[in-house]
Amino acid sequence: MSPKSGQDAQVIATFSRRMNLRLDDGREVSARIKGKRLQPVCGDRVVAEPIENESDWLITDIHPRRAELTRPDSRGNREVLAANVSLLVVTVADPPRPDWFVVDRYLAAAAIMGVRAVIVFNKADLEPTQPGATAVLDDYARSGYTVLCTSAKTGSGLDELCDVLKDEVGIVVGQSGVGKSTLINRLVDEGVLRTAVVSPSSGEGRHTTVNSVMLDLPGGGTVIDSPGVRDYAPALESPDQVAAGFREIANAGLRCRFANCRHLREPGCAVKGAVESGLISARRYESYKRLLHLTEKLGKNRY
Ligand SMILES: Nc1nc2c(ncn2[C@@H]2O[C@H](COP(=O)(O)OP(=O)(O)OP(=O)(O)O)[C@@H](O)[C@H]2O)c(=O)[nH]1
Ligand SMILES: [Mg+2]
Ligand SMILES: [Zn+2]
Repeated sequence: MSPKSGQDAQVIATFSRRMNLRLDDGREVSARIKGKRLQPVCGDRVVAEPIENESDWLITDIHPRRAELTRPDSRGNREVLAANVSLLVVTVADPPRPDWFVVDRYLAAAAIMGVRAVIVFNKADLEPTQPGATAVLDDYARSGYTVLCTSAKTGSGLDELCDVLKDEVGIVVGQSGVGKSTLINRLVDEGVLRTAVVSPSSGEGRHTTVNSVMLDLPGGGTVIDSPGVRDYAPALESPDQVAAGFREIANAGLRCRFANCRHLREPGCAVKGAVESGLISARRYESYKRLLHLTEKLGKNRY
């Protein structure tokens, strides 16, 4: 048998089934994937080998993942969006009109993945069009989340964002148009981004749709730019996981009469009590219920 020529590498950009890799010796190469069943994503640690007489490499294996950001695909199956991230930077702005349920679901995803999340309210230079954003952000802060207000236009809040990303592998997520790419552009050396986002496909050298791209920050840390979403939900194993995604609900839930309380209509529910007394925001509770019902519905499709 010929000696194994595989090398360890990290996926630093994905273009559908083509990827950019950074080999552990520092070289950056483009790669294809061996077989349909192998589904590497940005952030994955992989094994790759050179293809004879080609500049492309071939990804032959994926190392076990530490954390997976997931969503259900159209059939309710679990789709992995990024791997080995340590921080979710959940970005929101106004405009586009904030969808706080999307924010809640990313926060829930982070908690269930076991990674940290921060909330970034971008476009702080603009006059908000929707009332109430400040109150919602205050609610998050009261629940213990770090909330940063930034402007990719004026640069305000960017030092704080750099600090948060230092020593982390962060992924910037959120609705389309909130300014994820613009923010990241300001954080990285411009030349870095330009080379990283050029698609390796077909030699045209044009910028094409990028699923995700991972970039090193000059001040330390790494950040993944991800495509914006209209809606988002984490792919969960069971509805029982949902409460763990809402930290104030999980905390209050420790005092419910029944250990398996779903915080809907059960007697002696401490969560309902906390909502009624205003300790837990009615909006967050509504968000919890929506994700619970969605997870139940998706579960039914699957089994
Ligand atoms: N005024 C203002 N405009 C901003 C700011 N950040 C981004 N924008 C603008 O918002 C628009 C969308 O920015 P993008 O960075 O493309 O948004 P995105 O979140 O990456 O969007 P997707 O890639 O579609 O998910 C652009 O026109 C930016 O110039 C900001 O802080 N202030
Ligand atoms: Mg973008
Ligand atoms: Zn309860």
